[in-house]
Amino acid sequence: MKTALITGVTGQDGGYLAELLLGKGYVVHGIKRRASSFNTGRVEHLYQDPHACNRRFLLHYGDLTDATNLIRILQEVRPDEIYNLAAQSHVQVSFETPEYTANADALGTLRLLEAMRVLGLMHTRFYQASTSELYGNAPPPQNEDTPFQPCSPYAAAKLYAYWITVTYRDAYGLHASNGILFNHEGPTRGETFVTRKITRAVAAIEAGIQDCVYLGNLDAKRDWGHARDYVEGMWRILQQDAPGDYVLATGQAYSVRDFVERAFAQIGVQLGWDGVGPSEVGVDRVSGRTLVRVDPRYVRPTEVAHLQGDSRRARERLGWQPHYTFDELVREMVESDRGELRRTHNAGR
Ligand code: NDP
Ligand code: GDR
Repeated sequence: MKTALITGVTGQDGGYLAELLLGKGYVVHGIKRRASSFNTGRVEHLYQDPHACNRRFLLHYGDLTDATNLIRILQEVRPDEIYNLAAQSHVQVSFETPEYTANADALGTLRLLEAMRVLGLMHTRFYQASTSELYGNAPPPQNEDTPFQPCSPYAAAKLYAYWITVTYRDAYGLHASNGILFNHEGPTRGETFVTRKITRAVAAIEAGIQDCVYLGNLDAKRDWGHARDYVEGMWRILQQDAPGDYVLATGQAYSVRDFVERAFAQIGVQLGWDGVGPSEVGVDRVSGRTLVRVDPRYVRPTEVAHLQGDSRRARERLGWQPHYTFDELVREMVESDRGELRRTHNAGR
């Protein structure tokens, strides 16, 4: 039975990955941060009573900014595989908290790798959650040979994490790999990322409890996949005999505008667009109601215009491929948010 340690287990990917590894028979340890209210909603269904015997899902308090606690957890767990998913992962927030983002995302990765080295965990395999944001505005399609051009504090921090992972692999022979993952979403996506913000708004507008949704750059293009497919890719990366760096992407890009149109189409609304720039609005073609407005506060100091990945290496060497289509992803997210709203509404009666 293999043992895995997941940092960021309470996040979107952490929840899906824990589920996948438990299904494969792993013992899964996760690191969660102390919070003033429960933050384990995404792994609630995996929870096991701490008093039960033979538990396969165990949580530890910890933080990537605290080396002492990471060393203790690694010493205690001595995992076969570490998935480093913990991060301040919001690009726009990283402009407001650049130092914290660097501490958690860049130095946090170093702290884990150094803990592996000093504890002599030379057989532990390490996965680093690298990102398509590393490419910035490098022309698409981007693959493992595309030069990085980070253009946010988040991407700059992740650039350090990428290279320190490569450095520990080359210098000390650690089995340390980067997954350069393009955007991946799902019903448990954080509420302030654009896809989930849109699908929640669509459900709330349909229910009559929200008038419209305010967005930033409608023309940004992203290569959106489903998180379930991507955590499978993470696992496959660590099953390789040799460590390496892999892009995971669908190869298709859509704009934020495309995403909004498809999401509204799920509730039978066809959107049309009026105006330009900050005064552009999305209007229900039948009723004439304005449902989408632009708010410059959601536009970033530097924008990444077009990310579209070429994941041939992963497809050939890992046998990985995404299963969900863009339309299936949008449909699942809208349906989930409609269901969630119905449940909370009924519970409030
Ligand atoms: P989330 O934001 O949903 O989850 C991030 C996780 O990290 C949460 O569990 C969060 O805890 C935890 N965390 C944040 N700061 C710290 C810290 N200082 N110490 C310990 N834990 C911390 O991200 P995703 O699940 O979407 O992404 C997972 C990883 O993959 C991230 O590193 C992200 O940058 C990267 N990535 C994501 C992509 C995507 O499209 N989803 C694409 C490419 C890379 P809490 O719940 O308490 O906030
Ligand atoms: P991203 O995801 O920055 O790609 O990072 P996000 O969903 O935040 O933005 C995608 C694109 O949509 C544009 N946008 C808006 N974004 C948000 N959040 N809110 C809005 O109102 C809005 N309007 C337009 C953004 O400008 C951007 O162009 C995600 C994170 O998961 C990172 O951790 C990960 O590394 C990358 O994906 C790959």
